[in-house]
Amino acid sequence: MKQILTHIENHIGIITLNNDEKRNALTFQLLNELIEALSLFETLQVRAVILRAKKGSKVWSAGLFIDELPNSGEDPLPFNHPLEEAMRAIQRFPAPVIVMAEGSIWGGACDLATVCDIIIGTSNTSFAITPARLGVAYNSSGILHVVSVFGIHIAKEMFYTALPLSAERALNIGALNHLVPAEEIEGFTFKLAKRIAENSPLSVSVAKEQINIISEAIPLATATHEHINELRNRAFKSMDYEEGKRAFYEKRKPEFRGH
Ligand code: YXS
Repeated sequence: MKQILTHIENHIGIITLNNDEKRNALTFQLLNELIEALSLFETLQVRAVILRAKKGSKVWSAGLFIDELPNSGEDPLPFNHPLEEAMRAIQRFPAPVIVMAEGSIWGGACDLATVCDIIIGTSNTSFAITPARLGVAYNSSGILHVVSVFGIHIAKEMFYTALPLSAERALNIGALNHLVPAEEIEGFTFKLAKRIAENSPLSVSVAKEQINIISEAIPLATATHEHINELRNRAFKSMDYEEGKRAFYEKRKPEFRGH
């Protein structure tokens, strides 16, 4: 079964997450279908993309599919992970990708939402980044995404507590572009996408690429990269990482021991 549904109307490409029974968890299949959909949309010169869950969803996406997280000792978010590939595909896509964010957004899905261009939510939208719940050490690019969208203090609170950030707080800090009533979000999102699609696609595409380049320009010494890798190795080789996954399946609170 396809884990995303796609269609195009008036130069706008719509991608609907279609894995409700697993709360739209980002499986390798879903992520690869997302990458394929963006490639097709680029060929068809789509001028805006709406990335959404089904109308009225309580969970936009529950984040990475935990069954597909590697066993202890392997990096859970390597450079070539389908989530990383999907995020780079979104950043490279030559038109804005708009998140129609109905429901809670968890973990890797929160990271994915931060690399999109615009996020529109309702009062039941929330954002949680959850490595601390699973004993995972998130990767640097993901941390940078969250810090750049939520700000360093809010990002720290999100990483340390793994608690959802409300739509109101996200709107106050500019992580959410618009917070609209649930019954209006579909019309509001399509109207914004239509407005963008009526503008010069070249000008919009160049603006997107310039903003992405300028906002990511942070020089890091090689030694700093190596230090970060050593830090992450410590976490994903830990017993806590195994405990985080086990606790999820046993539907109980994890008992972390710090090693
Ligand atoms: O028991 P069944 O077979 O019906 O399956 C249940 C859940 O096990 C499944 N499910 C997931 N399976 C794999 N990976 C997931 N991320 C995941 N989330 C859910 O979906 C079925 C329905 O879930 P249930 O009964 O819990 O639904 P709910 O409506 O009561 O609660 C919805 C959530 C989202 C609050 C709850 O499912 C939840 O807390 N999910 C896990 C959220 C999370 O911790 N995501 C992070 C995944 S790891 C990740 O993204 C990064 C590596 S990191 O952690 O570093 O950010």
